[in-house]
Amino acid sequence: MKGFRLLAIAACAVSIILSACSTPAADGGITVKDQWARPSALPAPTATPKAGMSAAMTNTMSTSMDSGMNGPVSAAYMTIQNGSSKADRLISVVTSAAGAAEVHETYSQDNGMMGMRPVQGGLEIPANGSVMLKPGSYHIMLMNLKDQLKEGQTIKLSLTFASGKKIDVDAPVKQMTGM
Ligand SMILES: [Cu+2]
Repeated sequence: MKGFRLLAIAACAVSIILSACSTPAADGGITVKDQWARPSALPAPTATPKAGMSAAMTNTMSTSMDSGMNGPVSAAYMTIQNGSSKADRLISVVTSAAGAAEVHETYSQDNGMMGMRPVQGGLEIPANGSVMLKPGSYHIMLMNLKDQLKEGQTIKLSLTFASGKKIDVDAPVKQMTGM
């Protein structure tokens, strides 16, 4: 144990020389960096019920719009690195800023438009690999926002992984740059 600690300190010292020792959001093999959230916005207009739709479809549409995507939404992004030799999964995210947070992926719908949906079974972070959550790709959807998110604010996110690891990060709210 003592040897492992010394090794960890030595590894950290080396990484200070190479770049900066990683953020305090490190826990075991998982590290989170470059986290940020975008200012809140109204959700993109959703399709309105059309003539010919069944009552159930119309009902489903209004239900899904009412639960979650109603009102301002935002998204959080980050890079999640896994330094261990075992894959892990991001299975849940909690933030006091939003009533609900989900890990989403974007995909091409049948009509050619981009859609998004929850990642089933959690987002896999491969062994000795990393996953970048970024606009147009994986993201943490923030729904039922308690307040509008504005540039300059910081929100706290608690990430839980399948391994049982929990990582808390502070994500600054800012406009996307260089995307
Ligand atoms: Cu989303």
